[in-house]
Amino acid sequence: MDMAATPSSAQVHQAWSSSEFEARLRDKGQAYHIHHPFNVRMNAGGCTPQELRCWVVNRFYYQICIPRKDAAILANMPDRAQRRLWVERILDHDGHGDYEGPSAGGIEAWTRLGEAVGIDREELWSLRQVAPAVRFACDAYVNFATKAPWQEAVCSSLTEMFAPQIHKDRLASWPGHYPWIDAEGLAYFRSRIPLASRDVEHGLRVTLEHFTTRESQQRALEILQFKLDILWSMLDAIEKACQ
Ligand code: AHQ
Repeated sequence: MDMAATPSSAQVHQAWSSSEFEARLRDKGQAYHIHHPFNVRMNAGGCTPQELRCWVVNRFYYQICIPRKDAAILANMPDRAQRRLWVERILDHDGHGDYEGPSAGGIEAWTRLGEAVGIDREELWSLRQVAPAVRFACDAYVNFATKAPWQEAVCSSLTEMFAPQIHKDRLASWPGHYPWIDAEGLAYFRSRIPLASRDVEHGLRVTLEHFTTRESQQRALEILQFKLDILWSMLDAIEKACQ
C-alpha cells in the first residue's frame, strides 16, 4: 500500500511559498459572511423592509468604525510610503475636498443607503438601534487594530479579498428583489468594488512580505479567521436583533 510519506520536521516547519501562503489566505473565504444564512436570504430577496432597515442601521456602526480603525493603524505605521497608501482608506470613508458628491465619502453614501431604505439621517446617526453584540464585534476590531503590530492589523483587513463579490451580489439582486429601494442608495456598494481591489493589492503585499516563517504565516491565518469571525458574529447578532 502506498503510504503517503510522513512530512519531515523541516517540511512541517518550512515557510510556505508566497503563492501557497496566498492560496491558504484565500481559502479562508469559505468562512466569509457571504455564506451566512442572513446574507444568503437577504440577497435572495427574503428580507422584509424592516429587516433591511435593521441590517443597514447595524452595519452603519461597522462603517463608522472603519476609518477609526484605519487611523489607529496609520498611527502605528512608521513608514511614510506605507502611510501615504493607507491614508487613502480614511478619506474613502470620511470624504475629502469639498465633501460633495463623490467626495462625500463612504459614511455619507451609507447614510444615503439608509434614507433609500427608509431610515432618516438622525435616527441612523443616533446609533440607538445598534445591537450590543454588533457594537462588541466592531469595537473588538478597532481595539485589535489599535494594539496589534501594524502588519497584523493590515492582515486583518484582507477579508476584503472576498468583498467585491458580496457587493456585486447586492447590486445584481437588490434592484429585482427590492424595487422600492432607490437605485442611488446602492452607490456605496458600487463604489467599494474598485476600492476593495486597490486595498487588497496593498494589504496582500504587506502580508506576504511580513509573514515569512511558517509560524508567522499560521499567525496570519489566525488573524484573518479572527476578522472573519467578527463579520460572521455581526450577522448572527443582526439576524437575532432583526427578527
Ligand atoms: O464596506 C466595507 C469596507 O469599507 C471595508 C474595509 C475593510 C477593512 O478594513 O476591514 N473591510 C471592509 C468591508 C466592507 N464591507 C463589508 C460588506 O459586507 O459590505 C465587507 C467588509 C470586509 O470584507 O472586511
